[in-house]
Amino acid sequence: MGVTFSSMWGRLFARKETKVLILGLDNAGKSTILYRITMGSVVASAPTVGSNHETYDYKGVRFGLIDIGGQTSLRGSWAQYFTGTTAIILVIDSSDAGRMALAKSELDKLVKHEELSSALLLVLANKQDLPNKLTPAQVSEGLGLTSLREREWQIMGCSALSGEGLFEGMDWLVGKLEAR
Ligand SMILES: Nc1nc2c(ncn2[C@@H]2O[C@H](COP(=O)(O)OP(=O)(O)OP(=O)(O)O)[C@@H](O)[C@H]2O)c(=O)[nH]1
Ligand SMILES: [Mg+2]
Repeated sequence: MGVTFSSMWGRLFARKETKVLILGLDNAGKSTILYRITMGSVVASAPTVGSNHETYDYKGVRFGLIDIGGQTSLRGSWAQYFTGTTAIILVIDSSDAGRMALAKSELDKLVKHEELSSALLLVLANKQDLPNKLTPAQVSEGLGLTSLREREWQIMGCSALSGEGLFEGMDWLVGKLEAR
């Protein structure tokens, strides 16, 4: 307990941010998730043009969370943010089965990118509150997660509106960071 406590504070005071990119198609719920986590509430937001940056201290880790716009015209600029990335949170709209193949093609590009080769991958199957949603297992299948090689990944169902599942995802990240 004492060791955990002091290492927690040691990391906090070191003030080094763990860089996490929040990526995914437009309308997936990235910005809603960012503000649900950091502000604890649902903030109405317009489609993101550019990016939103928030620093967030959680369980001894100082996260630098960067939420980037997911519209088609903006996806080409994601790579500008890749340097020094520790983890990717890939947000999926679980009610958008029609664009799962497109989401998979974006994921395939991410995992091939050299600068992200050691990045942790947390997939959030968002909008689980909607009746017509795919389950996390179905989203996992649609994205082909089980065929990812040499990648530490996890998928969680969540709802940015209720907050359900978001902190389980953050806990997975913290656990993986502690093990590194
Ligand atoms: N029902 C439901 N709606 C959600 C959820 N999360 C986000 N939304 C809604 O989905 C819409 C898009 O959310 P954003 O957070 O702006 O999406 P984004 O991924 O940041 O989109 P871009 O900035 O364009 O890339 C908004 O109307 C949100 O209220 C959720 O968990 N459940
Ligand atoms: Mg946004």
